[in-house]
Amino acid sequence: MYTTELGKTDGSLAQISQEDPALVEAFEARVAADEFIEPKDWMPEAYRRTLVRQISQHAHSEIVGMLPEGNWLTRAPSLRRKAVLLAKIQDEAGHGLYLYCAAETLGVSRAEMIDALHTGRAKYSTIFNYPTLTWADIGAIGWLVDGAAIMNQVPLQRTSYGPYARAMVRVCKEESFHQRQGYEIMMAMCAGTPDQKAMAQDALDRWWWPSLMMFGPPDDNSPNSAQSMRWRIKRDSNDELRQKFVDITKPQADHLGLEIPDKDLKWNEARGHYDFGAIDWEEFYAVVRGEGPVAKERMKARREAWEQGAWVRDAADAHEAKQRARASA
Ligand code: BYC
Repeated sequence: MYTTELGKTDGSLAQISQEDPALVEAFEARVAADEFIEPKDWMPEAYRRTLVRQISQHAHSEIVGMLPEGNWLTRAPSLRRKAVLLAKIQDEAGHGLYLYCAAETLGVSRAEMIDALHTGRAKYSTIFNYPTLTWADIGAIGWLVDGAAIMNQVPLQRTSYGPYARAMVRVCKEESFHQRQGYEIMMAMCAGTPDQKAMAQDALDRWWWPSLMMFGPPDDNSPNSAQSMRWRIKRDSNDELRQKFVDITKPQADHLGLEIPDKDLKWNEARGHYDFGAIDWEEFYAVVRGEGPVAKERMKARREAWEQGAWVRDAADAHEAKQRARASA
């Protein structure tokens, strides 16, 4: 999601070679035995940095991910839809908080992580740089974006770093509810008027390819994958998860009576999977570089929220200082 200074893994091999080989060997044996690594355990510096990079960008994605959906809170078509959407967006805030806490256990502060996001050193998932134009987009996000997120996050419940794995357990339960609420919106729209069904198809047309990009670059062009798989931070490759997502989602689209916008999508009996068309990787890298359709708007909203919330953080600090003074008096 981003080239983050916090998580730079450049020189990681050089760093490892300077580390005590006995410690490295013991660490690798624990990982290979599927033991969790905990915050106070010794770990290679490159492992720590990789985790800070991935967990902090994951946290930023959850928080920035609140914005496209927040856009529809005041225009939800009924009170029920509004209450459900509000609950979902609040869940995303919670996910961001668990993840920032997990990253903090690796010795990086919340302020450093937020600063990296706001100064463009750390970015967030490409998917949140696309606009939500109609109510059907809220259905498509739940169905496709949360669906893709679950596919990626279920294996992360077994990632090698304990605090990250445990955070993922609750996140996955909530994402599963999010996926269903999105699919239910799509079902309602597809069973509605022809105009409503057309809106659902239009949303699928716009969100399909960006959802496939969420899984990251193809395996043969994924610089972090080999090491992350060896350290069992990642359990499945980008392409494996993308394929699983396509295989599960195509029958769901059929059930809705919607057409996935890919003329090359077809069942391959020999492989036992769907084949699908070429992803526009130039678009993906442009969005990663911060050139997504609403990238500037997203970062402006985050910076303003941070600045406008300063008084809340100051008040919390003042309250804590008062409590501490009272306790020591
Ligand atoms: N967007 O070597 P690779 C949610 C970057 S929130 C932007 O394969 P890695 C939700 C990648 O960072 C879901 N950048 O990397 C919230 C790397 O650059 P750096 C968020 C991307 O880390 C609210 C470079 O490309 N989920 O679901 O091994 C409402 C090369 O890639 C993206 C997570 O964060 C992208 N899509 O694998 C609704 C899951 N893909 O950092 C829903 C946790 C790749 O070296 N993260 N890049 O400069 C992961 O599982 C992994 O980090 C990834 C990438 C699979 C995403």
